[in-house]
Amino acid sequence: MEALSFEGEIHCKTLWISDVHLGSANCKAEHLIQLLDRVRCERLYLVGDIVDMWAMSKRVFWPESHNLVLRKLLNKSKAGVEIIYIPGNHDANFREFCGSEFGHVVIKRRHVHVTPDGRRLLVTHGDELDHAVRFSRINRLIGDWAYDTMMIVNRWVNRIRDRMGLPYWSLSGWIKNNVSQAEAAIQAYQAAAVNMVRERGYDGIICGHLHHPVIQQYEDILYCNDGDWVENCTALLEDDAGQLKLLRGISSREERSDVLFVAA
Ligand SMILES: [Mn+2]
Repeated sequence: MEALSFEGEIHCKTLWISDVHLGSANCKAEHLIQLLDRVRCERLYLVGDIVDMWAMSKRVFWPESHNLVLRKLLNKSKAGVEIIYIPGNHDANFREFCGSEFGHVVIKRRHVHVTPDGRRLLVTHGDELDHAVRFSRINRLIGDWAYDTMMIVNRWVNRIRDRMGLPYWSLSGWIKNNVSQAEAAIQAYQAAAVNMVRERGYDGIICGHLHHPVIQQYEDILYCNDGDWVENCTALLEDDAGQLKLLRGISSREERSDVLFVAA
């Protein structure tokens, strides 16, 4: 894993982020702000669940850092970065604006991204693939109530670990990687994604939704998931040579601001 320095700019052609969940207490806005401050890109895809309308319908949580994320995105747009916003299921309210354009921000249901070597990749949030996974299973992965409860427990565990000087530990990461049912659900989801884009004649898919960052080649089809900013703090980027990479923001201690971005 190649680590980037704490300082300086991160240059790329294209950046994909999704599942930020602004408006939810689980959103790691400070980490995302650090990425947005450092990254210089020509095009930025917001691949859904940027604002969590579901969480806000229960309880409004909107600290200044969440405003700052929106402001930084708008500043990029004003500076000429082309932003393509693809609403997800948690911000589905914005889907009615699909086809509209606000300054440099285009709102679309999905988009075909063409890489420098000519591969056509479908960019979509990915909730349309939920049917491939039994509801109870997907619910266990990304479901509302169970997930929220798990994240509260996780926050407390990590607050204690932080006081003890121990590094951040991801409960849902552990569960997702150790529970075979969850693994099976992820595999079923990825297989459905691959089948869908193969049938439609694309070379691959870039999605979010699952909060499971990965770049994986399935024979002729490339599957990329850009992860999330609730837990993994990951972004997908296309470097100047046209290569796709995952970037992960890690912090040894949750409260500390020295987030290091590594190519994962
Ligand atoms: Mn989603």
